[in-house]
Amino acid sequence: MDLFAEQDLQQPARVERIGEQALVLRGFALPRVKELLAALDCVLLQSPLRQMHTPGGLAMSARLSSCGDLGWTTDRHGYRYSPLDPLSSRPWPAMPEAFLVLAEAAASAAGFSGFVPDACLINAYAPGAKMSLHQDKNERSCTAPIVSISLGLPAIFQFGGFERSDPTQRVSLFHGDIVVWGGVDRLRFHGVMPIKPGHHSLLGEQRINITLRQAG
Ligand code: MD3
Ligand code: FE
Repeated sequence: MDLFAEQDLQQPARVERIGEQALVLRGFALPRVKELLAALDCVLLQSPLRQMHTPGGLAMSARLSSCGDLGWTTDRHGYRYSPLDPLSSRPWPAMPEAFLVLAEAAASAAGFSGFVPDACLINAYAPGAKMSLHQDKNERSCTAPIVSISLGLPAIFQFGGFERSDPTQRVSLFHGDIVVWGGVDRLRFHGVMPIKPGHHSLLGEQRINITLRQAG
């Protein structure tokens, strides 16, 4: 019997509010990590993590992939959602049921009912990789929240304002944490500080972030 898994399932989520409509659900994904990682492996066999370039030609330090009806890509033509993986010219892998179920539960717990994401972006960070301050503006629906699942090495997340130069608060995100961003907080600038070297027992020397979105 897996007593620890049972114990996790009974832990109430520790909720931290970091914005008017932005909540960190500490450890919310922990009871489902095994299923998430199995589903993730399956997705990444079909659409592997790869380096992408910004429209300005800079290589992103995180490696990316996607699943679901729409995947996020960037190249010299710009940022966009596309139904096809540019590596294979085939549809992105199907959104795993485990992602959908967990994202809906997290969105509900944060007060957003009926969340049905059609896009899932996967970011993999090796030590030193980061994500510069940016806004997520490519999603058609701005009323749906974004649900993000952190796995592996911890990160220091930067949560800013509506101008790039606004002050940022720093929030540590750990393996199993889920963040739900909605409403007034959806267009805030945000980023990830360079990941510190370390080893995670399940993920090794990396951090994986899975974001679920309603993009179409
Ligand atoms: C706050 N990813 O993929 S996830 C991204 O940890 C992205 O990989 C980061 O920013 C990561 O676009 C942060 C959390 C996140 C996602 C979307 C947001 C925070 C957000 C949209 C608005 C405000
Ligand atoms: Fe973002």
